[in-house]
Amino acid sequence: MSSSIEDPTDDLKVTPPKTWATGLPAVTHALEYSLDQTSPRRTALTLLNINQPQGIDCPGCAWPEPAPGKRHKNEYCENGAKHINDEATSRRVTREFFREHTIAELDGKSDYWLNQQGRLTEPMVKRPGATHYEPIGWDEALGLLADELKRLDSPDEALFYVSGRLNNEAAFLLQLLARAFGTNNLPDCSNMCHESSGFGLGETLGIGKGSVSLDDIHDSDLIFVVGQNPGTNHPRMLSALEETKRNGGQVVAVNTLPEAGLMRFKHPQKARGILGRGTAIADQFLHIRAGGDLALFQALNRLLLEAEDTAPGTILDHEFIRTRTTGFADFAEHARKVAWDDILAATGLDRGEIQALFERVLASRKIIVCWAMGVTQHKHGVPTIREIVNFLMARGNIGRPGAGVCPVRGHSNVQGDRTMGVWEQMPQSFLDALGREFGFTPPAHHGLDAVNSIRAMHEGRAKVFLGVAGNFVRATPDSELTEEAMRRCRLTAHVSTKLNRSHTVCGETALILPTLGRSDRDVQASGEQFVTVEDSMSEVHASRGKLPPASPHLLSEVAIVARLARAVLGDEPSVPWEEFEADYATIRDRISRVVPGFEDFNARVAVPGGFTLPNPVNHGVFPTPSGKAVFTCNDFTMPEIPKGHLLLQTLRSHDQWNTIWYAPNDRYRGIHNARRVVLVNPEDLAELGLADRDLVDLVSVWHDGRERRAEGFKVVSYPSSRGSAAAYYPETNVLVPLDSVADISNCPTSKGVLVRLEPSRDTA
Ligand SMILES: Nc1nc2c(c(=O)[nH]1)N[C@H]1C(S)=C(S)[C@@H](COP(=O)(O)OP(=O)(O)OC[C@H]3O[C@@H](n4cnc5c(=O)[nH]c(N)nc54)[C@H](O)[C@@H]3O)O[C@H]1N2
Ligand SMILES: Nc1nc2c(c(=O)[nH]1)N[C@H]1C(S)=C(S)[C@@H](COP(=O)(O)OP(=O)(O)OC[C@H]3O[C@@H](n4cnc5c(=O)[nH]c(N)nc54)[C@H](O)[C@@H]3O)O[C@H]1N2
Ligand code: SF4
Ligand SMILES: [Mo]
Repeated sequence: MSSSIEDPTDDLKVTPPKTWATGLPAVTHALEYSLDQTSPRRTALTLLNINQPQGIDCPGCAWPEPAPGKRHKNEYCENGAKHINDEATSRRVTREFFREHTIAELDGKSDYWLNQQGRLTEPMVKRPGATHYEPIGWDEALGLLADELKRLDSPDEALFYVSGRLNNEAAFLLQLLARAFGTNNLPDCSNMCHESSGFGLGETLGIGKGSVSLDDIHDSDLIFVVGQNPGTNHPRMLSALEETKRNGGQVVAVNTLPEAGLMRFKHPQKARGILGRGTAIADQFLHIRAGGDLALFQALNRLLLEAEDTAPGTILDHEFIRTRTTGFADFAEHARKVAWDDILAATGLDRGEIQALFERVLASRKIIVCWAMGVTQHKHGVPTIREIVNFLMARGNIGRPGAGVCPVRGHSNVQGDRTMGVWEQMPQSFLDALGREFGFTPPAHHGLDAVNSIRAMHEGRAKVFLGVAGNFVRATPDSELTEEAMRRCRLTAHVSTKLNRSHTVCGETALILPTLGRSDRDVQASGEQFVTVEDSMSEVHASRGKLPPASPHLLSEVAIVARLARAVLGDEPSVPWEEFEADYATIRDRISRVVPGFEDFNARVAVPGGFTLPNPVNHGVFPTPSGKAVFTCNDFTMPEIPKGHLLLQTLRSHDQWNTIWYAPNDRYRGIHNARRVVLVNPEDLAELGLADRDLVDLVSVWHDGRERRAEGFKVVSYPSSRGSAAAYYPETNVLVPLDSVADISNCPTSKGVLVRLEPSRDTA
């Protein structure tokens, strides 16, 4: 997998989808990519330190590490290794690079090309009307941004976007800056990711986070993996599931695609994994229709209630229901009414498969449901999660060992950023604590999320955009409209490690503010610093960069935010920004006084492995208005797919990290050397009069009269469930209408885009 600086040529090869994940090829692929980016010495340094107790937290996904004593010498996966070495690359983007290329020319390059140019090295500015970025000093750059912010008619004309890579300390300072400036406009990548989980769990359990630990996963009797592709996106989750199975537990996979990692797993760090056949992961695979998960859990709930009727007192956990919950009677009445015809139509499963699944449920005392984007990014993502909670609560599978809810988070610190207050709707209790600590009154009215931020920019209601980490313009839906929106801003600024599309699609004035990555050593006035992160299971721990920084001109994210805050707000004795920059422990002291669960933060995070935030749910305490967990009634619903159409999901390939792809391959699905492919079930292809390898355009069907078209995709006949299709993000973001969002959470419906396949206009 050699990664040249130029784009690889498009030359689609298809091999049968793999029925296993990882093992030796995975290790080899990771090393090839790493050695291509940087020296063996830097590769060794990153890999020896990644996920070690005194080391660098993997900048990849949010899957937790085992306790320090139980960690492997190599506690990382193929994608973590690729990912950290993409950051540790020896390639550099210099001022000469920006002199050579106009911004228009850069905008014509692929996401791959932009990323492959290497690490950003100094601040750059595009002045109004300019064709090129030019160098600018830090003071001038931050001064310019501060002046534009101060010129706004209202603080609500500013947007502060955060991506889940950002560490806790910088995230805390950024939300403080935004609120002290006067706005709650803190859109984040979570708005497009697990937002439905936050709402679904918040409403029912009172806390929008998962309730299980890694030990619970290992100890569970039955684990559901719903709408998630761990072999690619959370590879070390497979080691955990392997352990579940060794302990006698079972795993069921619910997916529209038969993903390799769900079928069979070879542990790459063990001789058995490299050489042997590996462990079959899924005991049952439910090849569900897109958006059918709500119906599946409704079916299980109906079956539970009927089984209780037949053998009263043996199926449901009456004690839990009576003492800990409300709403059971209404739920039970509602759940009995769901019709089998509807269930079978929505899921595409047969009665026997659902019955077999139900038998496993009955045989299991401890059940965990894990899910990711295949659930959250649907119109009815929130009701689906509420129904999952109903299912678990009916048998008391919340808050006891080996049981619970497990929304598997994406970015390494996406959960931590939320805990630190990066949310446009933080509760008043948090705002009050923040205001008390720093002596000001934070604005109470809610801010804008990602989708509403785009609307505001498009309509001229937001004029200055600051993105800290991430690639807003590529991650968001409706690419053409979003690009128009960004270009209408007076100023766009991005704190970034690598070049991306958000630097080429920019406002009248634009700033690139290059920063240290996780792997870079961070030295400030008081000495070497570390930062902290929170994983998907609420474990908070330190991360220490080990490599010499990519350039002497980089500032840390904390330093950039602190200096910007001083330029915007002036020096205020109540907020010692300079001290925060000099010594991050002083930020943690403040966090410990503002954010619940962080008492004595500095001392507790000094312990190798850090500490786990308390989850009240695990103590039988539900912080809902009634103090009890809430059963809900969720109306049956399923996506409507008119004849001649397909429901498109936009998903990740194996060789990509969100908006950035590392190679045009998706090894486990058997796709090589191409990304403009659309995977469609052979029977659907026959009905549509299409054949394998036909060249088509994907045309989005939406009611606002705007044409949304993605051109030149090769059709690949693939076991995608009937009526659905799959193609890679971000190339297909152009198809996701801005107004097509999940009910309640406003999360773009990236897994439910109604499309038509037309013979391609693209004659290339
Ligand atoms: N290597 C790598 N790792 C990553 C990322 C990355 O880009 N690359 N991104 C990170 C981030 S931010 C996130 S949020 C996570 C995302 O992790 P995932 O959620 O695993 O990511 P997706 O590729 O979006 O895959 C969605 C999965 O849901 C399935 N699916 C789609 N629709 C449905 C449905 O209606 N029902 C069911 N049951 N299944 C469905 C798809 O077939 C696919 O397996 O990964 C994180 N980890
Ligand atoms: N169609 C469709 N759209 C989606 C999704 C989907 O499944 N389908 N998934 C959604 C999801 S789940 C998510 S989370 C979002 C992701 O959205 P984002 O988080 O905004 O996107 P990323 O691609 O992760 O951002 C990559 C950029 O982050 C910068 N970066 C990397 N490391 C660092 C660092 O340490 N510090 C700083 N300051 N910058 C850094 C680099 O410059 C890099 O170019 O996309 C969403 N969009
Ligand atoms: S599973 Fe996630 S956190 Fe762990 S090494 Fe892989 S990418 Fe990194
Ligand atoms: Mo995500």
